[in-house]
Amino acid sequence: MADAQMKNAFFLGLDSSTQSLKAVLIDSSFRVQGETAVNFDRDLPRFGTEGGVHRHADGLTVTSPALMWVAALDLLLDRMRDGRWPLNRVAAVSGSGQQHGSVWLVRGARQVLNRLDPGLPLEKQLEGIFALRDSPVWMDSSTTAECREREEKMGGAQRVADITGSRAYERFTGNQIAKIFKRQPDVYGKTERIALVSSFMASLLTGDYAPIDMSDGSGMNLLDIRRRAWDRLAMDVTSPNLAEKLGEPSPSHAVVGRIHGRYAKAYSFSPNCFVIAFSGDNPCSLAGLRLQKVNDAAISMGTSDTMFASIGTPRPSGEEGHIFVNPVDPEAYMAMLCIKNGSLTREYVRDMAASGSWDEFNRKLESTPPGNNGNIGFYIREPEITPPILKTGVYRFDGAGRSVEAFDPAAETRAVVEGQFLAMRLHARKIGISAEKILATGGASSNRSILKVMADVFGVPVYVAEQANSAALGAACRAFHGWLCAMKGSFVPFAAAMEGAPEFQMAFRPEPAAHRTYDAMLERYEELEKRIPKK
Ligand code: ADP
Ligand code: XUL
Repeated sequence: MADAQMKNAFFLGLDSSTQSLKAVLIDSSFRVQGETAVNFDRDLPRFGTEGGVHRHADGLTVTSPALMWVAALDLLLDRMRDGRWPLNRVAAVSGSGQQHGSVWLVRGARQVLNRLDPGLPLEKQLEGIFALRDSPVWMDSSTTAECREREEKMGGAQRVADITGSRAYERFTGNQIAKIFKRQPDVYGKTERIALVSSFMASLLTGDYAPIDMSDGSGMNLLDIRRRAWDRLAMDVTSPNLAEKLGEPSPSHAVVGRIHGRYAKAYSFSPNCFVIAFSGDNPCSLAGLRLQKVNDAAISMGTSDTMFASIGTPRPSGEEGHIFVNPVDPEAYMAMLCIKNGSLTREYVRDMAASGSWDEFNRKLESTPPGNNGNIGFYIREPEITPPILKTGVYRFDGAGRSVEAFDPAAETRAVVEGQFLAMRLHARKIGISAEKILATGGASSNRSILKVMADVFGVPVYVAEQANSAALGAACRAFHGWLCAMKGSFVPFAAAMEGAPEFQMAFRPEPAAHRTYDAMLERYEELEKRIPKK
């Protein structure tokens, strides 16, 4: 039955990321049939965000208005309907969300979701359901006290990592929850459900509380990644009665419900359309890039830069990096590191050194030699995650290791790109990812000058997908995978489900001479990194 139905079916993937909400529609041969997006700053200026977020005066707190994500969903659906997407043929939808962010829903929110009206905008119907209007997001780094407390109470950083896959990190949801419980007990008290961005967006579609999936749930410092259940101790050190506020975590390929009747009436979805558990953006990218082996790594360059790979045996580090439950293989894991100073930091250098133009940025970058004549820069515009550098600042060193005030504009462009990839290479090695090939994705992966530096720094070939937004594409592939498992009545290996998907194109092979330069530079980079003030 599945085979006949599959032929005519479409699968929809949404990606609720930091700066935008995107949609990708695929057919059952994995060809992209539609793409659209809502940019939060440009399309919803009434929420007053910059880069999708509000940065608070303390320099550490970063939030996004939860209602903005609600408004964005209606706008995105309107665009799909106006673009005459065949939404009536969508067999399943899934989604991706920026990781770690939390959405706080008041008692009674579930009934409001159940009763969604097709005739009214979502924003009007849902403005009262939030216990907290401003959702903490992954860029927040205000919970250092809660992190230290977690590590102390759970038996040290390594112990926290052994259980949850990561030592305590400021942006991880458990530490954000502990902070809100302590500082805003009234908010905590009136909260019935704490969702992740991913499970919240799924809830909007099902009209009910959708579960947190185990892969995105691994970014909370609360889940026992081996038992795939909330860890009692991790929950107890966070706040009281947390399990009931979180609900049970679900496998990432699970059907979490059917689309609510509102969307059938207003947007002509089939009432049978399945909603497959939404997951984090990095897990969804891993699905979209079909990463199977530890030596097939991906580098995603969105608002944040991340590097990740599938792994079999988890060996979490108490110092850096993360292990998550794998989003497409319930027996496996993924290893990842996250660098906060990604696209927005490249944009800062583009604006400072290349008149705000990527073309000029690329010309300047290409006018300088690999190794940048020994110049190395650290551009910590936001408190950094990898390596942990909470104090912001820009640090530049010349070939003799002397600290300098500025580089010439061309050297500046090369320093930011080389510095980011050297940091990734150094730290990825420490969490057991040693890439033999790299799949590049995210907004900046459309920039070939940047990809060339990536290939030379790592000394491996770099591939790109036709679709730079692998998170939304991965969500669509997961919609297909979850639907197939449901139709067959048992788990189907993801690789088998994805047979026939288009190959990735090689963008660059490394140049051996350039790569040798970077081998030597890596040691200097590591030494200089130690000299940067961390707090
Ligand atoms: P997210 O999913 O985190 O919201 P995206 O993956 O959509 O982010 O990437 C958005 C970023 O892509 C922008 O901040 C921008 O800096 C970057 N970007 C877009 N085009 C280019 C380009 N040609 N060169 C470098 N970066 C680019
Ligand atoms: C991953 C992380 C970011 C967000 C936003 O741990 O914090 O990559 O998922 O993209």
